[in-house]
Amino acid sequence: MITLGEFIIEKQQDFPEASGELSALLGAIRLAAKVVNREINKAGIADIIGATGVENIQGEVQQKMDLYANDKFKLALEARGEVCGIASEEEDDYVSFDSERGCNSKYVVLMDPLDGSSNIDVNVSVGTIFSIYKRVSPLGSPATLADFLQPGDQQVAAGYVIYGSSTMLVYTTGNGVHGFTLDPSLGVFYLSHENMTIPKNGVIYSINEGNYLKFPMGVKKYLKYCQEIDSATHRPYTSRYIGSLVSDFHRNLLKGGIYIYPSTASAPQGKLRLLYECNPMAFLMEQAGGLASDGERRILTISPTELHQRVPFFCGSENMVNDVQGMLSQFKD
Ligand code: P6P
Repeated sequence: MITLGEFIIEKQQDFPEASGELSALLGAIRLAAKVVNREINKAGIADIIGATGVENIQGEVQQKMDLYANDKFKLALEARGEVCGIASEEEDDYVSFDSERGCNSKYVVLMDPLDGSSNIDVNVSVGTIFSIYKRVSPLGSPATLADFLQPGDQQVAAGYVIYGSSTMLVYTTGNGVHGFTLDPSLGVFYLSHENMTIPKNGVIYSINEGNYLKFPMGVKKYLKYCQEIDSATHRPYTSRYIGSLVSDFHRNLLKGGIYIYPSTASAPQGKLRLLYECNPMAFLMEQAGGLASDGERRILTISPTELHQRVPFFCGSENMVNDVQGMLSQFKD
């Protein structure tokens, strides 16, 4: 049984210039994940379920756990001292750590501290998503917006924590995708899924079909394709949608499948945020042998223009993403 800490150090030679900073950074994320996990597991008896009554910049009502998770990850990252700043779904703007130590740190972290948090009140899995870049602004100065507006193919690491029937931390530094399961009795993450890869084909599709009438024609055509009866191609597929990106992504990564949050008539850019949801999940998916696009472009090649920008998101098994992209190009609205 190898622990997350041992594994990071063992793999550090894959990342020679990290000289321990990236390992320490991942260690801060590991610590915060354990703290958040503890609170989530007693949400029903602690005063941390429900909404705060405050809206974030997305116009979404913040859940108490959103703010709790945001604060714990921000504290852990600032305290560990490898990060000059963070951006978060729960922060209107980026947060620069302007201490001397912060200004001399090499990395920035972007995160969705608690994705799918409205599920907590009904005891459904939720997750944390994180994305790590080397800063582009000079050492010795505060972080700048440019440090956060980098295309996804510049990420040095990305991952998620899934607070599910078990708590797992899944990450990549560009050398495969590796999953670690928390032993809550010891507070230790142990390697449980080395070199996770997604099947090229899948029979699971994840999408909120309640929005069907507002979908682009190509998405409507793909959904009907998924529902046709054809034993040779194992159709009809199975529809599985949890309302928690991390949970749907994790299941599809293990079993094969596709997650789709397309543009709709009411949300032309879709719902998911490029920087701290789509980019990290796209990095993981490509490292696992899958694809991630906005329906036309690789997610990782998109040049960001603002912190909270949204993009349509098609992510999963290679053949399924290619199928839906084919229908999007064939059936233009
Ligand atoms: P809808 C959660 O808010 C989230 O960002 C993802 O985790 C989830 O897949 C999606 O939005 C759910 O959105 O519009 O289907 O409720």
